[in-house]
Amino acid sequence: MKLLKDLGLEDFNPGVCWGPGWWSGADSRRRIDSSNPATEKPIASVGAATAADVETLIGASWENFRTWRAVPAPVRGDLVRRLGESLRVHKDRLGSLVSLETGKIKEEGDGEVQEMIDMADFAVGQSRMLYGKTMHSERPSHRMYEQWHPLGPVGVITAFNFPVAVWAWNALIAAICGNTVIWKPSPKAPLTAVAVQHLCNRVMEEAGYPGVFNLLVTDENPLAESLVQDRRIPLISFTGSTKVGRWVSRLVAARLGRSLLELSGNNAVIVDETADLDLAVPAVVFGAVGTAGQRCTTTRRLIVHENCYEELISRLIHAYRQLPIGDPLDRKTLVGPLIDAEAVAKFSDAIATLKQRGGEILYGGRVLERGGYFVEPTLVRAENHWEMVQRETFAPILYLIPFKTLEEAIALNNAVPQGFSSSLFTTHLQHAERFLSHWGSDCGIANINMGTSGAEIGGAFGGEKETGGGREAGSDAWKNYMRRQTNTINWGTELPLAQGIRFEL
Ligand code: UN1
Repeated sequence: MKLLKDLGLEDFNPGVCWGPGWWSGADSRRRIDSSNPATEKPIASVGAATAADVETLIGASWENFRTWRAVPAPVRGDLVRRLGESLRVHKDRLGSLVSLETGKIKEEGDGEVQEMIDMADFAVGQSRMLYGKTMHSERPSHRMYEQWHPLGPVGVITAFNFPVAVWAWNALIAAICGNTVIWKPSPKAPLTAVAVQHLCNRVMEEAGYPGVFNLLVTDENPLAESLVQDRRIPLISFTGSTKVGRWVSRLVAARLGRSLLELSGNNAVIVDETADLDLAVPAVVFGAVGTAGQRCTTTRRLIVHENCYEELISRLIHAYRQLPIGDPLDRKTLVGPLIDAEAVAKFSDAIATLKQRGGEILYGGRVLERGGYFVEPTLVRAENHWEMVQRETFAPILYLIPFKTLEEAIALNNAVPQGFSSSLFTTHLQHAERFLSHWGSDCGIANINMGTSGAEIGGAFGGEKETGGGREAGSDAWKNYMRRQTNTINWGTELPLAQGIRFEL
């Protein structure tokens, strides 16, 4: 606990879940340990929720929704503004906690908190722009328009790799839309969630609106399932693997609820024969090894024109040799550990399978024996259709695949089950436009002369196919968190029917 106090979370209370005005006691409940992936040592433990906690929390979230939905949207926005200010004050400490708990480097831990702050700013503006359209009615003396109403309590299930930013994309927009939020963080990163919940509590209690943001910490599937299946929760936003996403999607669909899915990626960078390699190399390195390859937008496949294939490989090997791997809180480190032993085992299995299949390891491939879950960033000559290349392994493994024509490169980019992020390095205008056109990349994100990861919050974030189809954060993603109502008002003295139908008595 001292460590957390040093991080400025003086009133840190290892509560298990939070509902309006109460932290459930940590008392007799089973504990979930949070440990530092760089050292494998425990940091602290958090009490696990019980089935009774889940029921209380959902009930309370409904009750609070009744009050919150009546608060004018710009006033809701003002509260999110105050939350953003609190995040600004705690950015450094919260960023360190993210690093400590997930192993991402300090720069990225801080970046994640910045992403929350950006999201808060965006949500404040959006709170005055929950626009509906006005239509011209085909009937005389009629007015027709649409408006957007809040949904109810929104379930937000987040992954360990962006333990707080993904919550912010969902929760802050959901809140300005008038919904309450129940957050189920990854059991691999419960401490950052508890810390953020504390910041929320301070701001919301001071303002007189406790219970808008709620927390549910559990590592038990049946409890997560009871949240997902509950009819009082009209929307479940889920970020994680395609495998679990499928399960969530089926359960929510069975009750005709809404789900918002942000699932696995298998993102490619294409480098054509005209590309500026001075841009491509650092972008690919950041995309492939940033967050130790554990982003859903991580670059996993590098599709390179045969003319520059060997040169790019030697430049990448040169860059990989210089990557400082180590303590994520050391400012010089660029590559931290994977999240846990299971992730390391998956990395090792992938490397073994690739070797068996005939993949040539050009760099890396080993687990580092130094304590902590460190692996070497790895470059592999591989073929796109291999089973291992077709799936997302959450580790810093980059597959190198040559091509001859742009058509072939685009076909390779699209020939995976996932459709998250993609990019093309080129100085050829026609290539760039073709890649972005309707018969170019089939992904939710397509970039030119920049990498696949590190999206800004202003755009809609998400992908197609097995990535789940959801869009979160910016643009008009707010519509996911509201229900649309079409209203027609007759201000005349006649009752004309639509389509000119006559129905006279
Ligand atoms: C994720 O990995 O789940 O675009 C989110 C990015 C970050 C978000 C990644 N802004 O890489």
